[in-house]
Amino acid sequence: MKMAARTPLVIAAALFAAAVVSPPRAVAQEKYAPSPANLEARQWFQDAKFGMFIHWGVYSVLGNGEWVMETRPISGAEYAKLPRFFNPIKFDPAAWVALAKAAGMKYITITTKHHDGFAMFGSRLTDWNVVARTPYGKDVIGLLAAECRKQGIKLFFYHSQLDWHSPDYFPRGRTGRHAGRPEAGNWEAYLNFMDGQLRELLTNYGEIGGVWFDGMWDKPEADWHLARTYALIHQLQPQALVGSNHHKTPFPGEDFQMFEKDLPGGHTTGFNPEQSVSALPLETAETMNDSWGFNLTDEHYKNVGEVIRYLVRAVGSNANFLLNIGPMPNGEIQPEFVQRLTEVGKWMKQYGDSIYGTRGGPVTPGPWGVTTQRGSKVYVHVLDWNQPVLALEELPGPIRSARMLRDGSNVEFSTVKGGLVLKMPEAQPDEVDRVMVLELEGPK
Ligand code: FHN
Repeated sequence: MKMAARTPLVIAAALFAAAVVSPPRAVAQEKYAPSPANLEARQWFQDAKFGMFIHWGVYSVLGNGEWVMETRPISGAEYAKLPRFFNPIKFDPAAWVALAKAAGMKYITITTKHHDGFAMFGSRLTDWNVVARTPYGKDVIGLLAAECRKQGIKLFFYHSQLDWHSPDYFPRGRTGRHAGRPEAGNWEAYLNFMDGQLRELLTNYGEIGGVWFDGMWDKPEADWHLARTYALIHQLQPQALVGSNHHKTPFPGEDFQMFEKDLPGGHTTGFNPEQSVSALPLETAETMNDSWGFNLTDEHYKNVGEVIRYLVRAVGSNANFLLNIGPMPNGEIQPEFVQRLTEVGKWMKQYGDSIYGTRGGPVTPGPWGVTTQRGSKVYVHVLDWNQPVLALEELPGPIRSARMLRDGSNVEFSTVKGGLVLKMPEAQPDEVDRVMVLELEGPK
């Protein structure tokens, strides 16, 4: 693996760790009561379980991730040359959406604007956008939105509140200090601009799944006018789910909670030392290699088994899994990603019953694996266990039957005081997850 010593992840984790000590000044949408459409969308979201995260912007041209402006570093004037090289003639939104569907994904979350401030849509509020500044000249978000509608998959908009381009993003936060912007700016004007772009996104691209905010951590003490922004979204599209990757416990007005490179409650990255798990729908995002945006030299790919395991562990922790790809500057998705997504899709075809529409199961996740549950069915996902029997804590009701999901064969089990013992069938070659279906007595 070739990676710079200080990767964006390391930098971001350090920034977050510093950021979390200060209490948020953000007053969110305190009196928010989600609409019936929003509550319905939350259910849908929790049932959907698996989504595709797409980081794509002019930074992909440099093949060094979406933080390249900051890590290299590149001034604003130099970075402004980059859009001229963005001409993704191989961008085929139909193929992207088809790939997501083939992988078993039910929604796509794409970067409408990342920290470089560059709009991947035809914004009328600035010409710092894909239509005005690139030889490609087409509205990427519009093309993808149309295709998602056509193929029946929901589209969510990632939107960076942090902006390394706008002079009005002032006072500066912890990042974006090499851009060469004047030491003056109007924060209120920036917030108005951000809300204006959100209005465009929520007005011009049909019904969307939701907005995935990122970047508040750059200026944790600032007044972000969250109440106004969240109310605007809920008013324009009541069903749209609002979530923010601020790495704190959700603020009022948010409809789902996300975790980055961590399962809910995990604290392995340093992003979220004080983040607790809320009762909102949950989602965890992860990369396929070590990069979000396209990275030419990052070959640290997770293998198919690792991706499936992460998906299963997320779902067993009651969360969705948002798996990232960073398309290449020509618009193609690199073969390493396509191959893995296709393989995951085959697994989902066979084992999707134990994933879609489930919630985290009754057994505490452990190194051995996790459980998921839908109605009277408890799915036991055995991920890392090579012993002949597996002992689990007691289930909420007596067990009517136990079968392997792969072929319906019986699984021997016995109940003991306070628990359950399953006789483990042999793992088949390359079987990443031995899934058992336990049918509980009671209403089906
Ligand atoms: O800084 C970003 C990063 O580039 C990427 O977009 C991830 C995705 O979760 N979020 C931020 C870091 O928390």
